[in-house]
This record gives sequence, structure tokens and C-alpha cells, in this order.
Amino acid sequence: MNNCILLGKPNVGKTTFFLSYAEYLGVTSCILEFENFEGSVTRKNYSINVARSYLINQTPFKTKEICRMNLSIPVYKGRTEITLFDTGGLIDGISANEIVRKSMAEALKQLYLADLILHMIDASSVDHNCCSTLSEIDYQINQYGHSRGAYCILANKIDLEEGEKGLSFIRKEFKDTYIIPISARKMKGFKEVNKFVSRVIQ
Ligand SMILES: Nc1nc2c(ncn2[C@@H]2O[C@H](COP(=O)(O)OP(=O)(O)O)[C@@H](O)[C@H]2O)c(=O)[nH]1
Ligand SMILES: [Mg+2]
Repeated sequence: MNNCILLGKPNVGKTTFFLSYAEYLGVTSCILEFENFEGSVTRKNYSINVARSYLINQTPFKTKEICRMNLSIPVYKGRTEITLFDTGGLIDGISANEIVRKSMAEALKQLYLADLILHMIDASSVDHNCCSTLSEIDYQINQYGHSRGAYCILANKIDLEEGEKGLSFIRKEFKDTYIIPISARKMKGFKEVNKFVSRVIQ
């Protein structure tokens, strides 16, 4: 089984991508598995739109548990199954909030187990000072990702005006990394993401 993890700061658009990528692959109704911190798994069957209304939010750490979904990816000859993991988000340092600390520990555990790492950065907020702004943790994920090999950066929110400027900055900062500009909201760049995922997992 191929485990593919979505990682990045809170509010960069991981959950939006998680659901929109499934939709891009033809999924209309999905079975989401939520694993709590004690390891027990709850399965929920949602339409993509209902899942969006429940899971996507401007509140940082809206997604705290790991949420996963099995997806069928077209590869060279046929299709391959992957499990895509949506995580709660990583921040710099150690949070004072125990739930956030547990959420980050779970994300790091899944990162260790992942076969493919999709590191999402909010290209529209690199000049801002908000929870999704590129920071030290992104450089650490990048370093770890390179050490693992199957890794790329998804530079999200390029539909916003500041996104283009942010993308140039991200390209300068991470010169050795394969960067895919995307808009998770507008489903832009998904063809490139799909190509990358297919190439790595086959
Ligand atoms: N403009 C724009 N907003 C986005 C995009 N992707 C996500 N968002 C918004 O960013 C916020 C956080 O998204 P979410 O998927 O919950 O981020 P997560 O915390 O990384 O899972 C929400 O308000 C989304 O609607 C995008 O591609 N473009
Ligand atoms: Mg989320």
C-alpha cells in the first residue's frame, strides 16, 4: 500500500486539497477514516461537498485527528491504490495546547510511515504574518522530505493575487525541490500533482 501524506502549516489548504483531489479523481462520495489519538478509527461516508462543509475552515487546527481516504490513481498500466492522509498541521516550536501537541505528534508519526510526502505551503501569505505563513517548520519539512526522496512542495492559493509573488519567493527559497503551483480551491495544477503521484507510486 502506498501511503501519501499531506503536510504543512495550519490553514495552507490541506483539507481543501484532500477533498478536491478526490473529486478530481472522480470520487463523489467518500469513506473517510478518522483515527483518534488512542488509535481507534471511526469511518464516515460523506459526499465530497458535505465533507467540505464539515472539515474545511478558517480556524487553525480545525482538523486535529488524522483523516485518511483510499484513492485509486491512474498509473502507466492500469490503476494503483493509495491512502491519502490529511493531517492537522505543523507549527514552529511546542504548542502550549495539549491537543495541538498530540495532533502534531500524530502527523509526525504518519510522516515517518509515509511513502510519499506532499508538503503544502500557502503561496499567498508569504508576506503576511499569519498562522499559514511560511516559517522554520517548512524548512525542516523540506530537509526531511529531501532525505526521504519521494517529496514535493505544493504551492497553494495561486488563484489569489499575492500567490504569484509568493510562488517566486518559494522557488528561490527551495531551489532544489520540485514545486507544483496549485489552487486547491479552483482545482488548478492537479494534473501535475497527479502525474507526480503516479510516477512515484508505480
Ligand atoms: N483562495 C484560496 N483559498 C484556499 C485555497 N485552498 C484553501 N483555501 C482556504 O484556506 C482556508 C483553510 O483551508 P483548509 O483546507 O481548512 O486548510 P488546512 O488547515 O491546511 O486543512 C479555508 O478558508 C479555505 O477555503 C485556495 O486554493 N485558494
Ligand atoms: Mg485541515
